[in-house]
Amino acid sequence: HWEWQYLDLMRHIWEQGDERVDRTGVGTRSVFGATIRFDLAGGAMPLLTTKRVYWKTATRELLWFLTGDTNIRSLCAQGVQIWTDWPLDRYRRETGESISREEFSDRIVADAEFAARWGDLGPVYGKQWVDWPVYEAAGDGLFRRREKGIDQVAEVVGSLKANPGSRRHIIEGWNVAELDAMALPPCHKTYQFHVANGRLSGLLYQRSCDLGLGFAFNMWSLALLTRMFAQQCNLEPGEAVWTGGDVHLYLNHGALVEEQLSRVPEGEARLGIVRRPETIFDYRIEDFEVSGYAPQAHIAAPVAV
Ligand code: UFP
Repeated sequence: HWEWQYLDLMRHIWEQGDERVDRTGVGTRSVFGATIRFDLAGGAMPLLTTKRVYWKTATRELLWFLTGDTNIRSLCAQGVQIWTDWPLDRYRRETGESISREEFSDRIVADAEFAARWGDLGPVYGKQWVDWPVYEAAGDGLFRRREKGIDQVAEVVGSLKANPGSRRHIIEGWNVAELDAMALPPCHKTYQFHVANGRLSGLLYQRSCDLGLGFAFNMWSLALLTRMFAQQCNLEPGEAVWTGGDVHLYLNHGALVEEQLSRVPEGEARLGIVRRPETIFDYRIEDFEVSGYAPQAHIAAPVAV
């Protein structure tokens, strides 16, 4: 079962990872450099079975990236709170108000002006993926930001169709000049696609991975994005290849690690895409149907912000 790659990596890091102080102050054990591969043939998807993974939440996030939106408002409106803690933290810091997360999220949804003021994450994934800024000479040594940036997603669809053998099918989130303005510099920073024998594979380079919480989402989204590109380009799904830089377990995830390592992976989820949307930007949550997913119980663990 593919999931042993994940569980083995988890055990290895917990038992032998280097203990380090990290940005969040929680502390981690970590290894540097790891790869997990998954064969997408036949519709199979890398959904962890040793705990329940909320794939719809991850899917809503991915669809939100593709709209280019960087405000949490539409996520909050769908009940997706995975990005809420960053704006919430800032709000509390800057106003001194002790608002609950639920209250904050409700206000973001109810009040467009409030959302515009407090809900934006800066130029994170969505912005870089579909509107990477371009500067043009405006004379006198001045540069002007072009109104429309580069749509890397559309370009990759184009290059996969026009030139499948290319080694340059890349979507990059790491815009060095804009990192300071982002709530969180991209973790899943580089996607590369590869065509061989009519099959499309996707590779993700993730610079930093919270193996206990983040990975399950990141692996799902990589596979989903690969499936969507494959469908748009009339290719069969190939492999999803995940590569992590700093792959870590937070020291307060001991209970999760112990519980998950006591479980045995079983079964395999499959993804059906019920229609073929016009473009890569036209997918909706209802287009995705997962079958055969009978995971073991969800395991909760604290998120390090
Ligand atoms: N993280 C993930 N996956 C993500 C994401 C964040 O694992 O998609 F957005 C984790 C990795 C790390 C933290 O534990 O969030 C980011 O912290 P840093 O920027 O210091 O690496």
